[in-house]
Amino acid sequence: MSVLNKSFLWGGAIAANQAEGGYDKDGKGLSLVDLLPAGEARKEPLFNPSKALNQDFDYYPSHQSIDFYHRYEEDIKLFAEMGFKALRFSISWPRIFPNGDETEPNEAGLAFYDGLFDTLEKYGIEPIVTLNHFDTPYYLAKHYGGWYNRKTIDFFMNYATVLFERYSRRVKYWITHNEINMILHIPYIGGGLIIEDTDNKNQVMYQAAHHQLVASSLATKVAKEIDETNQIGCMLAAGDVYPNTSHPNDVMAAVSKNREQYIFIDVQSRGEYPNYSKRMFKDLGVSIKKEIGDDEILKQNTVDYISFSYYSSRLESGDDAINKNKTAGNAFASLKNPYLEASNWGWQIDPVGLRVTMNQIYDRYQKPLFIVENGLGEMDEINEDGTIHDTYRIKYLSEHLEQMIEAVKDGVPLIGYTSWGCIDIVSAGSGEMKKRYGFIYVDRDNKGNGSLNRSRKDSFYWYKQVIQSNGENLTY
Ligand code: P53
Repeated sequence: MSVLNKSFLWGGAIAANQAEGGYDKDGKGLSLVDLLPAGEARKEPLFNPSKALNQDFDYYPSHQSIDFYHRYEEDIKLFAEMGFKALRFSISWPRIFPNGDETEPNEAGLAFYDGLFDTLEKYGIEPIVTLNHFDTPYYLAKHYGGWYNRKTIDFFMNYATVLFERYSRRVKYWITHNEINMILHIPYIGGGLIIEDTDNKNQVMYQAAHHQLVASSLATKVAKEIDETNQIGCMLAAGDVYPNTSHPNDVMAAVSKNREQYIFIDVQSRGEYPNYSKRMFKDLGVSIKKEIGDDEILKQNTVDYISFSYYSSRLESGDDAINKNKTAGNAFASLKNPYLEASNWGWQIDPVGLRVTMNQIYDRYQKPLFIVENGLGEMDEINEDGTIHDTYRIKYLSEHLEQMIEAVKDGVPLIGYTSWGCIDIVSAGSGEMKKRYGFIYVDRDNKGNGSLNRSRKDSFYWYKQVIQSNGENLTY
């Protein structure tokens, strides 16, 4: 008897903006990432787009990505070979509404997803669909101010309604916004926000987040009206924040930092802004403009389950001078934890942190959880005989799955596990190809060279065994 139940959804996760390519095919409008370069040059436009978006760059990795747009049949066949029960992917909003403010959808864009759903059905793989994975149409960002503008709620609802009407028969688990809390860290791709130096940054980000929260609740309402069996989830970039030391000020700082991520899930799961938000907003100089009816919408349409990504825990100090030493350049900054090792991109590796995080989230919300991202971004080397020995990745995943199972033993209900970037895709943070998460290697480099051929890594065979044994056999 395995610890996980028989219907546990094993699989992988990708996002349209990092996998599809075909950025201008069949009427697609520009995505936010379509204007971002790779590597060092990406940092400025990612964190500070108003200054850097008008530049021309040599190379835009998202324009072709791994060409999932044309190769998804081959890729899904490989997922099926590993025994995937589920694939989490996102639908590209600008593929369906190229500018975002049209009234009628782009039928050619929908036709692409029809084909994707057909192929998943053929292999018995359940689709887990994210509506907005860092993929608000660029046009809405440029001409309307993205999610800061309340009109974006209506545009999103047009889009969401089209998807619920067309695909409710084929999809049970939906996710409204990917990593809703990342709007505070990467507001450009998180919320289509092009913030000027003169703007009150916090005001813009939290107001935009409010609009996303209302949109998420309205989408939940419409999804249930169309088909009451639809299950709607929120999605958190999770990872418990630990205090830097046992100093009480550090402990309080960790409490506050955790609230920076939980605030949105408190709204989406409990249906209202938490008490602590009043003081938090006051301290930040934020005043959220709500419309009459917003509070009721949030209260009446809470989520069915909590999905989240987990890559690492984080560390916070109560001393501002110490917090200045946080790892620079990473969207989810942290102090160095002396007990943890880090990846080549500085992401600290903490499998027990996954168990901690799962228990914290469940204690807080008492709703089923769904791990929809986890994994190790690393460089891989392909040998002359075509093999790829990614033992470091297998080790990372195996240790995390072990702790995931401990959390289930602790009593946390868990719907499934979809590892991030199950096939190598473009990194969101750095735009690189060489930061790979996949079980499947894609021959493509940071500059866009390579055949795009797919090959199986050692982790491919390992994950197949994990799924086959329903998590009982994690050995390697
Ligand atoms: P990359 C930062 C920190 C935590 C999660 O990230 C993040 C990010 C963005 O860099 O985003 C999620 O590709 C996101 C995915 C992303 C993945 O983590 O920078 O949902 O789109 O690819 C991994 O290594």
